[in-house]
Amino acid sequence: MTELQALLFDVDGTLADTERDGHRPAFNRAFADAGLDWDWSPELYGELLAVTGGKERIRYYLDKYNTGFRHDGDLDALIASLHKAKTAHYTRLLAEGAIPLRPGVKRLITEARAAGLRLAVATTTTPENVTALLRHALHPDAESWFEVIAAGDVVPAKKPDPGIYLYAMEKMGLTPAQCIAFEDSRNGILSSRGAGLATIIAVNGYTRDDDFTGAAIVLDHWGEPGQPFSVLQGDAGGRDHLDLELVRRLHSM
Ligand code: XBP
Ligand code: MG
Repeated sequence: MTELQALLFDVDGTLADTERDGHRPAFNRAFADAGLDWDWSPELYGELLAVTGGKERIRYYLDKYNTGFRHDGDLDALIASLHKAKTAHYTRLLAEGAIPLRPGVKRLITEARAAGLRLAVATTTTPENVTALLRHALHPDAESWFEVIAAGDVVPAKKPDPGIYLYAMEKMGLTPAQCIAFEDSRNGILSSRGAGLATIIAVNGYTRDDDFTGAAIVLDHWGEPGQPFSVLQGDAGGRDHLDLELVRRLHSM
Protein backbone atom coordinates (compact mmCIF):
# COMPACT_ATOMS: atom_id res chain seq x y z
CA MET A 1 0.00 0.00 0.00
CA THR A 2 1.43 3.39 -1.02
CA GLU A 3 1.64 5.86 1.83
CA LEU A 4 -0.39 9.08 1.57
CA GLN A 5 1.95 12.04 0.95
CA ALA A 6 -0.20 14.91 -0.27
CA LEU A 7 -3.67 16.42 -0.23
CA LEU A 8 -4.79 18.14 -3.45
CA PHE A 9 -7.64 20.62 -3.07
CA ASP A 10 -10.15 22.03 -5.47
CA VAL A 11 -11.15 25.56 -4.40
CA ASP A 12 -14.59 26.70 -5.57
CA GLY A 13 -17.31 24.80 -3.79
CA THR A 14 -14.76 22.68 -1.91
CA LEU A 15 -12.79 25.03 0.35
CA ALA A 16 -15.60 27.58 0.36
CA ASP A 17 -19.08 27.98 -1.06
CA THR A 18 -17.95 30.63 -3.54
CA GLU A 19 -20.19 30.25 -6.55
CA ARG A 20 -23.68 31.54 -5.70
CA ASP A 21 -22.76 34.50 -3.49
CA GLY A 22 -19.21 35.17 -4.71
CA HIS A 23 -18.48 34.50 -8.36
CA ARG A 24 -22.10 35.03 -9.51
CA PRO A 25 -22.58 38.56 -8.09
CA ALA A 26 -19.06 39.46 -9.24
CA PHE A 27 -20.00 38.52 -12.82
CA ASN A 28 -23.23 40.54 -12.52
CA ARG A 29 -21.36 43.61 -11.24
CA ALA A 30 -18.89 43.37 -14.13
CA PHE A 31 -21.77 43.17 -16.61
CA ALA A 32 -23.46 46.23 -15.05
CA ASP A 33 -20.16 48.18 -15.09
CA ALA A 34 -19.96 47.54 -18.83
CA GLY A 35 -23.52 48.75 -19.36
CA LEU A 36 -24.83 45.27 -20.17
CA ASP A 37 -28.24 44.21 -18.88
CA TRP A 38 -27.18 40.59 -18.38
CA ASP A 39 -28.26 39.25 -15.01
CA TRP A 40 -27.30 35.76 -13.89
CA SER A 41 -29.90 34.54 -11.39
CA PRO A 42 -28.97 31.79 -8.91
CA GLU A 43 -30.96 29.32 -11.05
CA LEU A 44 -29.38 30.31 -14.37
CA TYR A 45 -25.95 30.27 -12.74
CA GLY A 46 -26.55 26.65 -11.71
CA GLU A 47 -26.92 25.82 -15.41
CA LEU A 48 -23.91 27.89 -16.42
CA LEU A 49 -21.77 25.93 -13.95
CA ALA A 50 -21.85 23.10 -16.51
CA VAL A 51 -18.85 24.93 -17.96
CA THR A 52 -15.79 25.63 -15.79
CA GLY A 53 -13.75 28.80 -16.12
CA GLY A 54 -15.21 32.30 -16.05
CA LYS A 55 -14.26 33.32 -19.59
CA GLU A 56 -15.51 29.98 -20.93
CA ARG A 57 -18.73 30.44 -18.91
CA ILE A 58 -19.46 33.86 -20.42
CA ARG A 59 -18.97 32.42 -23.91
CA TYR A 60 -21.26 29.48 -23.10
CA TYR A 61 -23.91 31.94 -21.85
CA LEU A 62 -23.77 33.84 -25.13
CA ASP A 63 -23.83 30.67 -27.23
CA LYS A 64 -26.71 29.06 -25.36
CA TYR A 65 -28.75 31.62 -23.35
CA ASN A 66 -28.23 35.01 -25.00
CA THR A 67 -28.02 34.15 -28.67
CA GLY A 68 -29.48 37.53 -29.70
CA PHE A 69 -26.47 39.48 -28.37
CA ARG A 70 -24.52 41.25 -31.12
CA HIS A 71 -21.09 42.81 -30.64
CA ASP A 72 -19.42 44.75 -33.41
CA GLY A 73 -15.91 44.60 -31.98
CA ASP A 74 -13.63 41.78 -30.88
CA LEU A 75 -15.69 39.35 -28.78
CA ASP A 76 -12.62 37.70 -27.21
CA ALA A 77 -11.45 41.12 -26.03
CA LEU A 78 -14.88 41.94 -24.58
CA ILE A 79 -14.97 38.63 -22.69
CA ALA A 80 -11.43 39.15 -21.40
CA SER A 81 -12.26 42.64 -20.16
CA LEU A 82 -15.51 41.54 -18.49
CA HIS A 83 -13.61 38.73 -16.83
CA LYS A 84 -10.89 41.05 -15.59
CA ALA A 85 -13.51 43.31 -14.00
CA LYS A 86 -15.23 40.26 -12.52
CA THR A 87 -11.97 39.12 -10.89
CA ALA A 88 -11.54 42.57 -9.32
CA HIS A 89 -15.09 42.45 -7.89
CA TYR A 90 -14.64 38.88 -6.69
CA THR A 91 -11.31 39.44 -4.93
CA ARG A 92 -12.77 42.57 -3.30
CA LEU A 93 -15.65 40.48 -1.93
CA LEU A 94 -13.12 38.04 -0.50
CA ALA A 95 -11.08 40.85 1.06
CA GLU A 96 -14.27 42.06 2.75
CA GLY A 97 -14.58 38.60 4.32
CA ALA A 98 -17.81 37.88 2.44
CA ILE A 99 -17.03 34.19 1.87
CA PRO A 100 -16.00 31.96 4.81
CA LEU A 101 -14.39 28.53 4.53
CA ARG A 102 -16.69 25.54 4.73
CA PRO A 103 -16.93 23.70 8.05
CA GLY A 104 -13.95 21.50 8.84
CA VAL A 105 -11.63 22.89 6.14
CA LYS A 106 -9.33 24.86 8.45
CA ARG A 107 -9.19 22.07 11.01
CA LEU A 108 -8.24 19.39 8.45
CA ILE A 109 -5.61 21.56 6.74
CA THR A 110 -4.09 22.41 10.12
CA GLU A 111 -4.01 18.72 11.07
CA ALA A 112 -2.43 17.79 7.73
CA ARG A 113 0.31 20.41 8.09
CA ALA A 114 1.09 19.25 11.62
CA ALA A 115 1.41 15.68 10.29
CA GLY A 116 3.87 16.81 7.60
CA LEU A 117 1.60 16.09 4.64
CA ARG A 118 2.24 18.10 1.48
CA LEU A 119 -0.54 20.39 0.21
CA ALA A 120 -1.50 21.70 -3.22
CA VAL A 121 -4.37 23.39 -5.01
CA ALA A 122 -5.77 22.23 -8.38
CA THR A 123 -8.50 24.52 -9.64
CA THR A 124 -9.90 26.12 -12.78
CA THR A 125 -10.30 29.52 -11.14
CA THR A 126 -8.00 32.51 -11.65
CA PRO A 127 -4.82 32.43 -9.47
CA GLU A 128 -5.61 35.79 -7.76
CA ASN A 129 -8.92 34.32 -6.59
CA VAL A 130 -7.15 31.46 -4.84
CA THR A 131 -4.61 33.74 -3.18
CA ALA A 132 -7.36 36.08 -1.97
CA LEU A 133 -9.44 33.25 -0.52
CA LEU A 134 -6.49 31.62 1.24
CA ARG A 135 -5.26 34.93 2.65
CA HIS A 136 -8.58 36.31 3.82
CA ALA A 137 -10.48 33.17 4.82
CA LEU A 138 -7.73 30.77 5.98
CA HIS A 139 -4.66 32.65 7.26
CA PRO A 140 -2.62 35.68 6.09
CA ASP A 141 0.30 33.30 5.33
CA ALA A 142 -1.79 30.42 3.98
CA GLU A 143 -0.52 30.78 0.41
CA SER A 144 2.88 29.56 1.59
CA TRP A 145 1.35 26.42 3.09
CA PHE A 146 0.63 25.12 -0.43
CA GLU A 147 3.59 23.79 -2.35
CA VAL A 148 1.84 24.23 -5.71
CA ILE A 149 -1.12 26.42 -6.59
CA ALA A 150 -2.19 25.06 -9.98
CA ALA A 151 -4.88 27.39 -11.27
CA GLY A 152 -6.63 28.90 -14.26
CA ASP A 153 -5.03 29.02 -17.68
CA VAL A 154 -1.81 27.24 -16.68
CA VAL A 155 -3.10 24.17 -18.54
CA PRO A 156 -4.76 24.32 -21.96
CA ALA A 157 -7.99 22.57 -20.94
CA LYS A 158 -9.94 23.14 -17.72
CA LYS A 159 -11.83 20.54 -15.66
CA PRO A 160 -13.28 18.00 -16.46
CA ASP A 161 -9.93 17.56 -18.21
CA PRO A 162 -7.45 15.92 -15.78
CA GLY A 163 -4.64 18.28 -16.86
CA ILE A 164 -4.65 20.53 -13.80
CA TYR A 165 -4.21 17.61 -11.37
CA LEU A 166 -1.52 16.03 -13.56
CA TYR A 167 0.27 19.39 -13.65
CA ALA A 168 0.19 19.72 -9.83
CA MET A 169 1.50 16.18 -9.30
CA GLU A 170 4.23 16.61 -11.88
CA LYS A 171 5.42 19.79 -10.13
CA MET A 172 5.47 17.90 -6.81
CA GLY A 173 7.13 14.78 -8.21
CA LEU A 174 4.31 12.59 -6.91
CA THR A 175 2.21 9.80 -8.37
CA PRO A 176 -1.60 9.65 -8.08
CA ALA A 177 -1.29 6.74 -5.62
CA GLN A 178 0.57 9.04 -3.20
CA CYS A 179 -2.17 11.70 -3.22
CA ILE A 180 -5.86 12.23 -2.54
CA ALA A 181 -8.14 14.89 -4.05
CA PHE A 182 -10.95 16.94 -2.48
CA GLU A 183 -13.74 18.00 -4.81
CA ASP A 184 -17.35 19.16 -4.88
CA SER A 185 -18.65 18.68 -8.43
CA ARG A 186 -19.08 16.33 -11.35
CA ASN A 187 -16.57 18.23 -13.47
CA GLY A 188 -14.20 18.11 -10.51
CA ILE A 189 -14.38 14.36 -9.98
CA LEU A 190 -14.09 13.67 -13.69
CA SER A 191 -10.84 15.65 -13.60
CA SER A 192 -9.43 14.07 -10.42
CA ARG A 193 -10.44 10.49 -11.29
CA GLY A 194 -9.20 11.08 -14.83
CA ALA A 195 -5.83 11.85 -13.23
CA GLY A 196 -6.03 8.58 -11.27
CA LEU A 197 -6.75 10.11 -7.85
CA ALA A 198 -8.84 8.78 -4.99
CA THR A 199 -11.37 11.55 -4.36
CA ILE A 200 -13.33 12.77 -1.36
CA ILE A 201 -16.47 14.76 -2.21
CA ALA A 202 -18.30 17.37 -0.15
CA VAL A 203 -21.34 18.53 -2.12
CA ASN A 204 -22.89 22.01 -2.13
CA GLY A 205 -26.28 23.36 -3.13
CA TYR A 206 -25.43 23.31 -6.82
CA THR A 207 -23.83 19.84 -6.91
CA ARG A 208 -25.93 17.72 -4.52
CA ASP A 209 -27.54 15.77 -7.38
CA ASP A 210 -24.36 15.35 -9.46
CA ASP A 211 -23.13 11.88 -10.42
CA PHE A 212 -20.19 11.02 -8.15
CA THR A 213 -19.47 7.52 -9.40
CA GLY A 214 -15.97 6.54 -8.36
CA ALA A 215 -15.79 8.77 -5.26
CA ALA A 216 -14.13 7.33 -2.13
CA ILE A 217 -16.97 8.94 -0.18
CA VAL A 218 -19.62 11.64 -0.72
CA LEU A 219 -20.40 13.93 2.24
CA ASP A 220 -22.68 16.94 2.66
CA HIS A 221 -19.72 18.81 4.22
CA TRP A 222 -16.44 17.91 5.89
CA GLY A 223 -17.87 17.97 9.40
CA GLU A 224 -16.56 19.30 12.69
CA PRO A 225 -16.63 17.82 16.16
CA GLY A 226 -20.15 18.75 17.26
CA GLN A 227 -21.21 19.53 13.66
CA PRO A 228 -21.45 16.07 12.09
CA PHE A 229 -21.50 15.44 8.35
CA SER A 230 -24.08 13.26 6.60
CA VAL A 231 -22.74 10.45 4.44
CA LEU A 232 -24.50 10.59 1.05
CA GLN A 233 -22.51 7.75 -0.53
CA GLY A 234 -19.87 5.38 0.86
CA ASP A 235 -18.78 4.40 4.37
CA ALA A 236 -17.25 6.68 7.00
CA GLY A 237 -16.67 3.80 9.42
CA GLY A 238 -18.94 5.36 12.03
CA ARG A 239 -17.09 8.72 12.08
CA ASP A 240 -18.94 12.02 11.98
CA HIS A 241 -16.25 14.44 10.75
CA LEU A 242 -13.40 14.22 8.28
CA ASP A 243 -10.06 13.98 10.07
CA LEU A 244 -6.71 12.70 8.86
CA GLU A 245 -7.40 9.20 10.11
CA LEU A 246 -10.52 8.99 7.94
CA VAL A 247 -8.71 10.57 4.99
CA ARG A 248 -5.94 7.93 5.28
CA ARG A 249 -8.53 5.18 5.53
CA LEU A 250 -10.34 6.41 2.41
CA HIS A 251 -7.01 6.68 0.58
CA SER A 252 -6.13 3.09 1.39
CA MET A 253 -9.45 1.63 0.18
C1 XBP B 1 -14.48 26.63 -10.56
C2 XBP B 1 -14.97 27.34 -11.70
C3 XBP B 1 -14.51 28.69 -11.92
C4 XBP B 1 -15.17 29.78 -11.14
C5 XBP B 1 -14.86 31.10 -11.79
O1 XBP B 1 -14.51 25.22 -10.84
O2 XBP B 1 -15.71 26.83 -12.50
O3 XBP B 1 -14.77 28.96 -13.27
O4 XBP B 1 -16.57 29.63 -11.11
O5 XBP B 1 -13.52 31.34 -11.84
P1 XBP B 1 -13.66 24.20 -9.95
P2 XBP B 1 -12.86 32.32 -12.92
O6 XBP B 1 -14.15 24.35 -8.55
O7 XBP B 1 -14.02 22.85 -10.50
O8 XBP B 1 -12.21 24.54 -10.13
O9 XBP B 1 -13.88 33.35 -13.26
O10 XBP B 1 -11.66 32.89 -12.23
O11 XBP B 1 -12.49 31.48 -14.11
MG1 MG C 1 -15.25 23.02 -7.38
